[in-house]
This record gives sequence, C-alpha cells and structure tokens, in this order.
Amino acid sequence: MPDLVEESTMVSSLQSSVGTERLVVTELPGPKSQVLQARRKNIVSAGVTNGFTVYIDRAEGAILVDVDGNHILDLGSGIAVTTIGHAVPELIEAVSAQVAAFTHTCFMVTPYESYIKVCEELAALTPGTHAKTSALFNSGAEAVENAVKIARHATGRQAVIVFDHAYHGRTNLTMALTAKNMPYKDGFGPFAPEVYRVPMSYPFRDGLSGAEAAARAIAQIEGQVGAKNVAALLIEPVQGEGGFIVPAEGFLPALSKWTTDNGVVFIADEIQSGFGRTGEWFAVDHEGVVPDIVTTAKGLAGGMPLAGVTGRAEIMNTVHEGGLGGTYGGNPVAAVAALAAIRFMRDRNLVARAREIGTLVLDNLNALARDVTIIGDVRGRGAMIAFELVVPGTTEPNAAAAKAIVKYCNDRGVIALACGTYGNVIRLLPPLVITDEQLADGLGVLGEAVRSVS
Ligand code: PLZ
Repeated sequence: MPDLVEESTMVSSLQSSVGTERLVVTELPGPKSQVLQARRKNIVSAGVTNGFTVYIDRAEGAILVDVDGNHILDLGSGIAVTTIGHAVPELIEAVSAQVAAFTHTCFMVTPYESYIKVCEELAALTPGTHAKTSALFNSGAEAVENAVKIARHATGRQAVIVFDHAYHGRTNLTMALTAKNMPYKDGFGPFAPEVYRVPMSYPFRDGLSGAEAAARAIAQIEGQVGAKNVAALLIEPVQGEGGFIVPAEGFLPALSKWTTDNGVVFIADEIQSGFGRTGEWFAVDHEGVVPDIVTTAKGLAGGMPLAGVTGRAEIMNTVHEGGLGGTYGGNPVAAVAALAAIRFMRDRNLVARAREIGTLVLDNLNALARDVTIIGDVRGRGAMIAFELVVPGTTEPNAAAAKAIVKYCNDRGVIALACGTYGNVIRLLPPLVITDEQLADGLGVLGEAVRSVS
C-alpha cells in the first residue's frame, strides 16, 4: 500500500509537465524499475510477460516517464490503444466527471445515455449506410467472441473461416481463431470446434494477386467446409500480431463478394487496424469493403477498456432478448472516454495525420531498406507500418535481428514492438499526436538499430 507521502507525490507528479523529448537519465531499466521487476517476479504469474521492464509513472502525448525519471518515446501506443496520445486533457476531464457522477450501474440493470451515444458513433463511423446496431464489451477477444455468437445465431450455421497468421485473442474461442501456437495456444486446448483456417494473401511471401489469393482461399472453403455450412468469415483487414500483413489489392473485395453471394457473415476484426490507425477510420475503407459486422476495441476509448460489435441491424437483432451482455460491457467511464477520444480525433483531424505519419515513415524505411540487406519488405498503411527482417539474400525470417533491434531501441529509451508469425517483423504504432520531431528522433534510433544489426 502506498503511504500518504507517496500518494501526494503521485498527484504532484501528475500535474508536472512531461515535455516532448526523449531523455535517458539512468541505465535502462533503471534502479527503481529493477527493484519493481524483482518484486514482480515473486508475485505476478510467470505466464504474463513484459517486453521492456521500465515501470511507468506518468505519460503525456508520445512520452512515457518511468519511475527513474527516464522519458521514453512511445512508438507502440500500448499495442495500438492510445491513438490520441497519453493524458489528453479532454479525456481526463470526461473520465473524471464520470467517475464523480457514477462509475457503474450495469447497462443491463439500469441504462445510461453514454452507451447509446457510443453506439450512435459506431454506426456513423463504420462503413456502410445501412441500419446498424451495436453491443459493447470490455476487450477485443470478448468482441470477437460475440461477433461469432451473433453470426451463428443469425445464420443457423456453425463453421467459422479464419486465416493463416490471424490473431483474434486469448479466450477459448479466440485462441481457436488465432493461428500461432507459441505463445498463445500451446498446452491450452482443447479448442472450440468448427473453426477452419485458410491461406491469407501475403504478397511478400506468396507473390499472388488479390484475386488469385482469394480464389485459393475460396476453393479451400468450398472444398473442405462447404459454403452453406459457413456462418462467418472473420478477417483482420490488415493483420496485426501476425506481422502487419496487408493483403494484395482485390483480396478483401473478392472475399466480401463471396460472403454476400453465399449468405455468410463477413466480420472485419478492426480491433488493431481501426479507429484511424491506417489513415481511414477503418482499414476496409481503403478498398471500399462494407463488412456485415465490425469488431472494435483498442483505439476506440483512448486507453479505457471498451470494445464494440457493430453490424447490420437485421443480423445483430436476430439474437433473443438477454442473449448478449456482461457485467461491465459499455462501462460508463469507458463509454465517456470513447466519446472524448472520438471527438478529439475529429477535432484534430487525426485520421489525416495518420496518413502523413505513414508517408514520413514509409519514405524513411524504404530509404533504409535500400541501404541494408536484412530488410525484405516494408509495408503497412497510415500509422500502421512495419518491416520484415530476413537473412540477407533470402526470404528466410530473421527473428534474431528483430530481437536485437527491439533491444537496441529499448536501451536508448524508444519503445518498438516486434510481431509476426516468425517473430521477424518490427511494427510502428505511434500515437497519432506524435510530433514530426519525435517521429524523426524515433526513426533515427530505429535506423541506427537496423544498421548496427546488419
Ligand atoms: N483482434 C486484431 O489485435 C489484440 C494482443 C496482445 P484484447 N492484440 C494485442 C497480446 O499478446 O495479448 C487483438 C487484436 C485483434 C483481437 C485482439 C484481442 O483484443 O483486447 O487483447 O482481447
């Protein structure tokens, strides 16, 4: 328990300005972080890991301040969550006022307006002008589970189609939907049935056009599952954990058409790619695809836990009364945070900013890729950009290089995240409020890291 002195220090530190510059004042992790890490080892389950063990005290914009006073540049946004940046005054104000008013009633017991407003925003922002309804939950995995429940209920069918490299969560059903065994699934079975995996479009590794890759996936579905048995096709329009894989142009539209022709519910998992991240409100917007259901979380509520399932009213509303819910789903504090985050994104035009960030990052990384032999591919959209590391002269994944690059960045106070089925992809997910100077600083360190590992 923190004593009173510590608590008052916390409050004053919250009020002091963080500034915008990266500043490393101790070895990393610093001495206080090391003490906390030793404490953690005794008491936090070993199954939960940390990428970079600096313990955070406060944050602002794209800077995290750790307990040793180091100012860390955040190029990960807590895995694509703090899209609007840390400590946004409008969000603090909204959340504080809501905490003072009431923190919980359970929407299923006695409702409140902010839940409705979030659903109105989701209906307005997600693709398509058809009638839509939403249900709110706490986490991405919970949203995906509910989207599948709804699709099965609406179609009376059972099979769910997912893709190679997919990531959809860590609960029992979403583990089954997720592709990668280690660390997500190993030893955690048995898994939920009626999940069928088909090949993704992965231009760097398969060389297929979007139409060819879609034909390959569809042939497999029709041959091995049968269209009439398929309730839902679930896909991340830009895959996240799987390696920021952007399918070839035409792949998503072809799949979307096939689902429409066959009475299959097209579910876009936009949990990582949504809410402005890719330079459109949703990644499917880049190709004009209109999903039947969209799942959202992460960037939706600026760091508060909130997730949504938004879909065609005629699909969403087939569920019987009481069929969807949960104690905390659409919690009022998280709901007002979402409203503040959405307003902030609109006011600051952060979706356009994501496109600018994309241009800056792509130019920088493409130039870097011409100079070194370990970058096999640079890809992504908007502020969701990554590069894939290979053994020089081959396409063989180079996970060791990714690890070394992340460590080099961390040692200098920059958060960079690895991802990918083969652990060989470095992804950038900066908050969209990152300044050009901060971005240049982060890319500078990243460039040094790549050159040092090459
Ligand atoms: N769908 C597309 O990216 C979460 C997971 C990190 P939850 N991605 C980060 C980890 O190792 O657990 C994610 C996602 C997509 C679903 C999810 C699941 O969202 O809020 O983590 O449950």
